Amino acid sequence: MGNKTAIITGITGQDGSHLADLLLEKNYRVIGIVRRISTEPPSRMRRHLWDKVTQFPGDLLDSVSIENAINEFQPDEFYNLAAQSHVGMSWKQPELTSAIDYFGVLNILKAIKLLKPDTRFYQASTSEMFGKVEDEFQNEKSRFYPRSPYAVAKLAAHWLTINYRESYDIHASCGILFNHEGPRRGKDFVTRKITLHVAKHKLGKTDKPLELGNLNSMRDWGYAGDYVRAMWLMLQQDEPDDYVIGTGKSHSVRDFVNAAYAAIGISITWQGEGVDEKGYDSTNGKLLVQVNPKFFRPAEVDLLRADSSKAREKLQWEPEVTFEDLVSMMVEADLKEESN
Ligand code: NAP
Ligand code: F7E
Repeated sequence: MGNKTAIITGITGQDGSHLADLLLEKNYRVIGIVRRISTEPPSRMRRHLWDKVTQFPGDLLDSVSIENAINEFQPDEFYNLAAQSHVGMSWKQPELTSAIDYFGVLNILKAIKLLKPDTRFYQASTSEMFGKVEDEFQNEKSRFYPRSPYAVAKLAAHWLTINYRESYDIHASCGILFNHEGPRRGKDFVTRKITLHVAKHKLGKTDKPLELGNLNSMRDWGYAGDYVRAMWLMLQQDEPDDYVIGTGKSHSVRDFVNAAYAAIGISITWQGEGVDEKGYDSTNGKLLVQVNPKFFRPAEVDLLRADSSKAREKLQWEPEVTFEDLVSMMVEADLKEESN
C-alpha cells in the first residue's frame, strides 16, 4: 500500500499544526483545509508547513468545499479539528459557534457517507461537554452537562458522530480531549495569555499588571504535541470508539500564574479575595496580577480532571510532558519570540 492521505480541518490552529507535523513524519500526504482571509496572503498556516502541506480552500460552513476536498483527494483519514474553539466567545457568537461546531460536522459526515464511506473520521470532542461535573475524575461514562454554547454545540456534534458510526457503519471516533496547550496556543486562551505577559514582564516590555478572570478554575492541562498522538492512534484501531485524553492532574489558574512567574524567578504573594484578589511580587511588593470581571463567564466550568485509563490501556497512550515542563516550555518560547 502507498502512503496514506489525510485531510485536516483547522490546520492553521494549534492542534492542526501539531497533527500535520506528526502525519508528515509518518509520510502521509497531508491536505489542509484553509479559510480564505482578505488581509494576510499567502497563508495563516505555520511557515514550516507551507512547502509540505497541500492547502485546499474551504470552510466547514460550505458543504461544497468539503465535498470537493473529499472528491479530489480521496482521503484515508479525515481529522476535523476546525471549530470556533473559544468558550468565552461562544456566548458572544452563539449562532456562528453552533453553525461551525455542529452543522460543520454534519457537512463533513454527510460528505463522507456520500462520497467515500471508508474514510476514517476523527472528531475533536472536548472535556467542556462534562461541564458541571459530578465525578472527581471524568471518563467516557461520566455525565455530560455542557455549560456554554460551545460545549452544547460540541456535545451535539459528539452524538452526531456516534450516530453516523452506528447508523452507517462509518469508522468515526471522538477524542474527548482535556485542555492542551503549548507555544502554538492562541493568545486569548488563559495559559498563553499568562506566559506571554510573563515574558513581556521579564523583558521590560510591559509594566502593567496581568488582568484575569476566574483564578479558581481548575483545569487538567497537558501538552498539545502529546495529544495529537492520541488522535492518530484512535484512527489506527480496528474498531472506532471514543476516548478521554488528559493527564489526570488538575491545577487552578492561580497555580498556572505562580508556575509561570516562578519560571522567571519571581514568587507571587496573593492578597484579597474574589474580584479584589491581587498578586504581588514577593520581593519588591509590585502589583503583578489583578482580577478584571470582564473576563468572567456567564457560567463557569469549575473543575476538570481526566480519567484516561481506557486510552492508556487500549491505545497505549501516555502524556509525556508534565505541568511544570509545559509552563516552562511556554514561557521559554514566549521569551524567545518576544526577544526577536
Ligand atoms: P484553534 O487553535 O482555535 O484552531 C481552530 C481552527 O479551526 C483554526 O485553524 C481555524 O481557522 C479553524 N476554523 C474555524 N472556523 C472554521 C470554519 N468555519 N471552516 C474551516 N476552518 C475553521 O483550536 P485548537 O486548540 O487547535 O483545537 C482544535 C480542535 O479541538 C477544536 O475543534 C477545538 O474545539 C477542540 N478542542 C481543543 C482543546 C484544546 O485544549 N486545545 C480541547 C478539546 C477540544 P482560522 O485560522 O481560519 O481561524
Ligand atoms: O480558559 C479561566 C476561564 O479559555 C480556562 C478551549 O481549548 O479548553 C479550552 O477551553 C479557564 C476558564 O480555556 C481568563 O474562565 C480566567 O475557567 O484557556 P481557557 P477553556 O475555556 O478551558 C477546552 C477543553 C476546549 O475544548 C476549548 O476549545 O481560565 N480564565 N481568566 C480565563 N480564560 C481566558 N481565556 N482568559 C482570561 O483572562
